[in-house]
Amino acid sequence: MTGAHVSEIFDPAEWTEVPCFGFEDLTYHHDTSGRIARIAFDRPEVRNAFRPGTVDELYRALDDARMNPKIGVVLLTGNGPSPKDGGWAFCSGGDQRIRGRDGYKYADGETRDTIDEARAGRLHILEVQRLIRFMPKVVIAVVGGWAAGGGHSLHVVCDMTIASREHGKFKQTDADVGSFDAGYGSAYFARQVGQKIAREVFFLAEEYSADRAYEMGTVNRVVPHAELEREALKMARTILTKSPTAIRMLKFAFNAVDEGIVGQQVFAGEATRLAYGTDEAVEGRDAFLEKREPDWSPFPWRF
Ligand code: S0N
Repeated sequence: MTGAHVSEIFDPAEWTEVPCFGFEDLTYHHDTSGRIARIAFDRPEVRNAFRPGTVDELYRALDDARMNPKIGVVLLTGNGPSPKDGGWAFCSGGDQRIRGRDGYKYADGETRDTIDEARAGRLHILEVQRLIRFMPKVVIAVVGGWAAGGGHSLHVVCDMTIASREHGKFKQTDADVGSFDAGYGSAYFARQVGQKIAREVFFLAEEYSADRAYEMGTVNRVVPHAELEREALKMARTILTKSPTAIRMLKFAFNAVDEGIVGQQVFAGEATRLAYGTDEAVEGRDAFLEKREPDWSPFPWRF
């Protein structure tokens, strides 16, 4: 694929397409070092709105990046511009054309009689949000255009956001279309920007710029549009110079305060994993396997 076929600001020299997935609604690349993933919505004609199949593909791509031990950073972005009108988007949320009154999401040609009941009513974008939140890699939202509705919530849940000065635009349209992300999209957003501003963003549903988003504290960096992907790669490469374990523990530490017992579970799992690497834990395991009492004498009660 040439750069123009992916996105106008995509540099094909930096990326290799990940084969085998055959995604329809996304593009999925790894950088030349194989350590950074770029996952991009590829429906620019509808401002990168997601339909159920898009969400399935997004989950698979993110999970592939999660399971790849070389990958440390994921860039989540939207290809563009729209061939229809030149507009740019990160993501405009759920595709409103397929939203049925019965709560089901219909694909092309599907009807109430043909739809697969087991899959039809799922709001599985929330599963994607949880994957982003809990994957031990840094996920950066690279916002080159509209982040609206469920697309706004996706940027909120990412670890960091970098936005285009010219085209990065934000709007929380949920209440305009009778939708509401009452989880991370609103409550965690309020943690980022404060209660008053979060309520304003949802209750007024007005457009705000990348610079305003930076002032609010929900965007980390605002850069010229032409530099967006290059700057995102630079951020990712800086993160890759750090200790993977430190970054992993820090991400889960930042999460823990908002996650209740699940946050504690994730952090505790990491602590257990680290403890398994100590001589003390090895002694406990060996004593069991050798059917003897463990000898804890070499291990002090530290203060
Ligand atoms: C993003 C906005 C602000 C951009 O405005 P702009 O630049 O004036 O462009 P438009 O002319 O409005 O749009 C260009 C073309 O793109 C289509 N389009 C844009 N967004 C969507 C969309 N979300 N769904 C379907 N089509 C979309 C336009 O219709 C237009 O097409 P043409 O050229 O043919 O006229 C502006 O577009 C806007 O406000 N978009 C809607 C944002 C929105 O409300 N999103 C939904 C919010 N809710 C959620 O995301 C919840 C998620 C969810 O529940 C879900 C999950 C999976 C599947 C479905 C759903 C679901 O919603 O039920």
